[in-house]
Formats: sequence, structure tokens, C-alpha cells
Amino acid sequence: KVPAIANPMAETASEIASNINYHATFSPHFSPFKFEPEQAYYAAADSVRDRLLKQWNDTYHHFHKVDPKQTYYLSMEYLQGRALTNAIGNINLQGAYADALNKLGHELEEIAEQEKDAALGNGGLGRLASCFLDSMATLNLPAWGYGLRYKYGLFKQKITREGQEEVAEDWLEKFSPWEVVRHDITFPIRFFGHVEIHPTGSRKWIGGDVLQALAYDVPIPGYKTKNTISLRLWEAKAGAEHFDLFQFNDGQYESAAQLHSRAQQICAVLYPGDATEDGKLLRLKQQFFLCSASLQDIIFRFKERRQKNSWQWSEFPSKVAVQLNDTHPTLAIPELMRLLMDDEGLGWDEAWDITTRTIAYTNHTVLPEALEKWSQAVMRKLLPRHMEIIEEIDKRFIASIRSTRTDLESKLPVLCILDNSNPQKPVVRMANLCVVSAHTVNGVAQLHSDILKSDLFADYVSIWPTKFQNKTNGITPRRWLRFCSPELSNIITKWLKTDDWVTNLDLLSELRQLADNEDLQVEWASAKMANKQRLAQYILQVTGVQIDPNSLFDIQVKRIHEYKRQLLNILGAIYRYKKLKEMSPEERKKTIPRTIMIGGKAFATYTNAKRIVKLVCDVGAVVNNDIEVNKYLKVVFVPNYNVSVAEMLIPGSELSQHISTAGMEASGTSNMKFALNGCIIIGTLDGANVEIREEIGEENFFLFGAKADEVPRLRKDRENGLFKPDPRFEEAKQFIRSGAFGSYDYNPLLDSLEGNSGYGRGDYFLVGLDFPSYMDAQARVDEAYKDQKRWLKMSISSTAGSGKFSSDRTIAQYAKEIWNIEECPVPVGP
Ligand code: DL6
Repeated sequence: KVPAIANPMAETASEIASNINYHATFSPHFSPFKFEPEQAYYAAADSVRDRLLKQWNDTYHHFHKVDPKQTYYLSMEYLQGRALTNAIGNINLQGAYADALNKLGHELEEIAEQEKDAALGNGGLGRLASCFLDSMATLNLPAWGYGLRYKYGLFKQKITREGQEEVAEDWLEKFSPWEVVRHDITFPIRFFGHVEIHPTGSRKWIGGDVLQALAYDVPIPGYKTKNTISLRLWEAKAGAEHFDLFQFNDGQYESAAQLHSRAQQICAVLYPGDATEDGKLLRLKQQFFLCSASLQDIIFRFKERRQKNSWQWSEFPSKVAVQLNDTHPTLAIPELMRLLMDDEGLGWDEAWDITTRTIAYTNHTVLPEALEKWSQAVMRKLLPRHMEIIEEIDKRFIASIRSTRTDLESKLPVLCILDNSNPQKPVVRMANLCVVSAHTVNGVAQLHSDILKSDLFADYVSIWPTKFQNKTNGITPRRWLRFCSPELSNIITKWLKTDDWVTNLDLLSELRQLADNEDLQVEWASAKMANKQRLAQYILQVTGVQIDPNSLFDIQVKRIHEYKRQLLNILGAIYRYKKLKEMSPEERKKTIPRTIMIGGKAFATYTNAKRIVKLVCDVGAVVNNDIEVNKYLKVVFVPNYNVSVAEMLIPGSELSQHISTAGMEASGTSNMKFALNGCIIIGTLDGANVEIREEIGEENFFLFGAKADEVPRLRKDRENGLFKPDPRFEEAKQFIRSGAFGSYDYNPLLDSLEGNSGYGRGDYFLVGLDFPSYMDAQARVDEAYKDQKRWLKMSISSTAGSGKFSSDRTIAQYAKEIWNIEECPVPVGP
């Protein structure tokens, strides 16, 4: 029977089943005679997408009618993860979809597994952007996300005998049912060329290569609202006129399609290696491509609305807010200036006034190597007009300081945008360009924002005292509790007698007074156990290691970086292993069995990070196969950590490690996800840990380590030979050097923990210094776990104290305190 035409607004299981059936039958991609999990996934996704498109059209139609101020979030990264379960959850049709799929012989969970993660991001910054989109839609805010449609997202991590191997992640291998190509939305993007000066003094950027940016829209549904916003991803194309038929027919295939191949390179991968000059140029091209396409689109929309409403250009900032997610989209600043001056004919002063009232900048790191600096020569070659504009911004900034703040004259070399201190390699300091140009600069946790004000940007604060804000990060409670742990969510809803907490996370605080309640504790423990069992199954499937759900599940998952100190974790595990080996069987029985899971990707060229991955794998291979102790300790490296793996790990966690050197982690957001899921944190006073501990109570947090303001002195002391390593630390290192974990040469990694000074030498990240207090904190963990009633109370209290860390709160603050936008809900009704 040919299924009836699909109804995008279907709500009942049988209507939905009929929609899925319709898509399975008429999909141009698969045979209609097969309905395996893969086809079922695509057909179900198509049916959800129909609904999202309807909502999406209604949303932007409504925005067009109301004409509110809109926010545009520019980010080089989005870590969207899987969309199906999230979308079905947000439109509140889980039950109906599960039943519909059952009718068709499938399980929702099983078909959801078919989806590849959209991993267009690297780590916390990208995942934050995705959480923000979910909150913007849920809060009915008139907003857009802009990014790039990378063909290959972040690499897939394979673990081999050698350690980490990177493989291209082909998330678009078949196609993504979640994107809609918008052939009607394209903009020209120029590279290279030169600046032409007209007799009137006006300037035009001409010549060079001109590519096209083509829009792909990914609908982002809000939770229990009709509002569905767009993540607009740009892809680079070259037109047919750039295909040289003559050359092609002459057998010169490569040169015939040169521009096509250059276009393909732009959106090929996220973070192409930048060790070579070509790599650097490609990254800069990517950044400009995002900024130029997005700003042309924003201006195009403004001009449409301007005509309708007779707005002046000066009203642009009251209709448009642009948020730069870190310095990667900084070129939006000179590009907006260029478009306003060269294309729209505005003068410098008016264009500058508009730009500075439109653009805001979020800083996500204080690590010096992550503060972008671009070669002036490369910039001048690729973007000659932008380089002129940046020079002019810098010149005017310096002049204004000289005329108003003579006291800062000596600081100008560090405050200005162009850094010419190395005449061989003059650079543009992107963070400085952002701070000088943006109306607001924010950090992402209170401690980080304080450090920005007192250290990195201290002198700017004296120039613009009100420019600097804090916006503590947050996570979406939908993906990170409601959908990834339905068991725990149902218990929370039952005890709070409402599911309003999903959009008002502060309501969780009512659990605090119930944390001792025995009935709640029994239910809580059983939900956690179900999640642990599910996780144990997963670990067995991906690593072949059998882990015991009755052991303490201790997890550290995040990008592998020396400042995040996975090395401290594994050295602690090594020491624990050594002590277990030395114990009698009777003594061992008294210990708390532990499963330590570590996961994360190391940047392909970051040698020490890759050594850490290898060390964790080698330790696991020895410990897990040691029949004397493997009942009491397992060490697992979880391969290919990504959003969907996180959704499996976090609900099953009991202890989570957030142990960076104080002052170095801007915020962290997985700490929030773990705490929300009733997991206890062992951590330093760094990033958002500080606020998490304040919210959930110091008795529910295992604190250790040096504090941020002590770190510079401690490094100095070390340089002066004043550091005395703890014998336990020496023992753990020596154990590795003895070859206990194989013949791989770990000396370079261990050497980085020794000596007296320097980044990467002399234990810059203070692993040795914090080791004893870390081990003491771990001993307190074991003690606390022995008393399960106490542990459950801590677990419930962690969830209860997590209300502040909803991205709904963060986004509401951005909307009010930076963007000045208001909600614009699509009216309910047919
Ligand atoms: O703000 C999101 C996220 C923070 O939670 C992390 O602490 C921070 O490291 C990360 N920053 C970046 C920027 N580059 N670097 N390094 O990813 O942002």
C-alpha cells in the first residue's frame, strides 16, 4: 500500500509511523524494499526534519513580522553530536516516536545509534556553542548561529599499539538529513587581489580569487516551544566559469579546475595543521570565509528590513548583535568596516561607531599559545583591504591613548594591535583587535573573568572599566540530563512533582532537603546502577575490557592537554597499582575497587599529549591483565571521545576529575555535566570548579592543589630549587622508568616533570607539586565511598546544586547584559 502524503505536524504514533513509512518508500537514497535500522533512521530523521522545517519557517516568518533585534553567534566550531533523540525530545514526541518505530519493527534507541556525530568542533568551545543554540531556541530568542560546513569534522581517534591514530571522520559519508541546502543564499568571497583607490578617496578591493559561499541550514528546535532557529553553515564553491574546458580537453585536468580545488580545501577539515605557511594561510582563509559570508548575510537581512521600516544605518546596532566566539571570527571586525564603508558608502566614523556598538567578544583562554597572532605579511597578501583597516584602527587607538592617557604610553607596545617587536615577523594580535573594537568582552567563569581583568587585559580595564563582564558557562539540561539519563530524570520529576526543572534548573535545589531521604537514595542508587551497567556494556563493546559495575567509576574525559593534567591522574593510578601489588590479598580486599576511565583526543601534532594517551593505554594493558589486582583496579582508555560517547559516560559516572593547574582552565563545562548527573568532582580551584563547589557545598567536592594566585610564586620557588618532590611522586615516575609498562620511551614525558623551569620543562603544570594533595584527596574519596549513604547524599547534593549551570541562565544573561535582545515566541496555535 502506498503511504499517504506525510503530515509534518503528526503527533500520534500511527500518524508518525505513516510519515516514516512515507519517507522510507520515497527516499531517493535507499531501496523501498529494505527497512533495516539504517533506512529506519533516515526515514525517522526525515519525518522529524519536516516538522522542524515547518516550525523553522513559522519562526523566521514571525521574526520578520515583529522585526526584533537579532543576535548572530559566529563560531568556527559547533559540536552538535547526534540530532535525532535530541530533536524528538525537544518537540516532546519521544513516546510517540518510540511507539511508531515499534509498530515498524524497530527500537528508537537502536536506530538513534545509526547517526554519526556532527563533530564540527574540537572541545569545550564548540560544545558550548551547541548548548547555546539549544538555549537560544528554548528561550525563544531571535538568534542565528553561523559556522562552516566542514566535510570532515574533528578526526576519528583510533587506538593502536602505537597509541592514537587520526582517521578522517566522514560525517557526511552518506548525507545528513538535518541540513537543508539553500541554493538561493550565496555570497561572493574574495581572496588576494589589491585595493584600488578612486579619485574621490574611496577604496575598493578588487581582483584575486572570488569563491561563492553557499548556505546550509540546520534547524535547531527549542524545548517545548514552536521556536526553531537556524545554524547556518557555509560551504565554499567555485562557479562553472572557473572551470577551464579548454585546458581540461587539453589533458590539463588539475589546472583546469584549480579554483574548484582551492574552494574544496576551505571547508575540507576543521583546524588544518598550521605548521606550514600554506596551513596558516588556509586557516586564515577559513576564518575570513566564515566572517565575510555571515556579515554579508546579516547586512542583506538588515537592508531588507531597513527598506520596509525606513531605518537609518545608525540603527544597525539596535537591530543586530554579533557575538564572536573567541578570536577565530575576529575578521568580522574589519569586514564589517569594509562592507559599511566600501560597499555602503559610510564614512570611517559612522562605520566605526556601528561596528563597535554591534560586536562583542568572548575570551575562552589565557593560554599564550592559544591567543591568535597572524603574520601581517600573510594578512596583507590574502586580505589587503582588511590589513589597511586594521592598521587604521590601530593608528587611531594609539592616537587616542596618546591624547587622553599619557600614563599608558609605556604600555602601548603591548596594548596596540600590530606587534612589530620582531621586525622579521610582525604580527596582528587578534585578541587586542577584539578588545579595542568590541563593546563588551567577557570571560567564561568568574575566576577566568577576574584573571582577564587583573592580568591579561588589565591595562585595557583602566581605559574601558565597564567593557569587561563575566558570563559563567552553562550546559543544556535537555541533552545533558533529561535525554541522556531518562532514569535519573524520571526520579527527579517524581520527587519534585514537576518536570519544570528541565527549563528552570534552579528547581533542582529542592532536592537538597531530600538528599538524606532513604527512599530517594534507593531509587537514585538504582538509576545510577542502571547507567553504570549500560556504560560497562559499552566499554566491553569498544575496548574488550570487562569492568565491574560495583567498582567506583572514576572518569576524566576532555581534550588531552598537559594543563588538564591527565598525567597527574595516570600517575595516581600507577601509584595505586603499585601499592595494590605490594599488599597482601587480605589487605586488598579492604580497598575500594576502582575503574579509572580516561578519554579524549590529542591534537595530531601535540607530541606530549599523544605520549599521555599511549601511557594510559599501556598502563591499562598491564593492570587489566594482572590477575592479582584487576578485581580492585582497572584502567581504561575510552577511544574516540565525542558527544555521543559523553552521553553514555557521564550518566554512569560517580567520580570525575577536573584537575587542571589552577588558573589555566578558563571554565570547563564537562564538570557541570558530571555534577548535574550526580557525580562527585575531585578538582582544583580552577575555572568553573570554583563556582560549582560554592553551589553544591564544599563537603560535596574533593578539593586539592595549589590556588591560582599561588601558582606564579610556586613556579618561581621551583626555579630557585626550593621544590622537594614527594616520595610517592618519585616512586610512580620511577616505576614507569623501570619498564613496568613496556618498552616505549617515556623519558621525554617524564623529563617534562623535572628540571627547574620553562614551559614544558621544570614541571610547568605543577604535577609534582600537586601530587601529594591529589593523593590525599583520592584517599578521602575512597573513605567516603565506603559509606554509601554518605556518598548518595553527596551525589544528590551535586545534582541539587547544579541549577546555576544551565545554559538557559547563561544565555538569558548574554541576551540581557550584552545583546540587549528580547524573547520573540511564535504564537501558539495552528
Ligand atoms: O568556554 C568554553 C571552553 C572552556 O570551558 C574551556 O575551559 C576552554 O579551554 C575552552 N577554550 C578553548 C579555546 N582555545 N583554547 N585553548 O577551546 O573554552
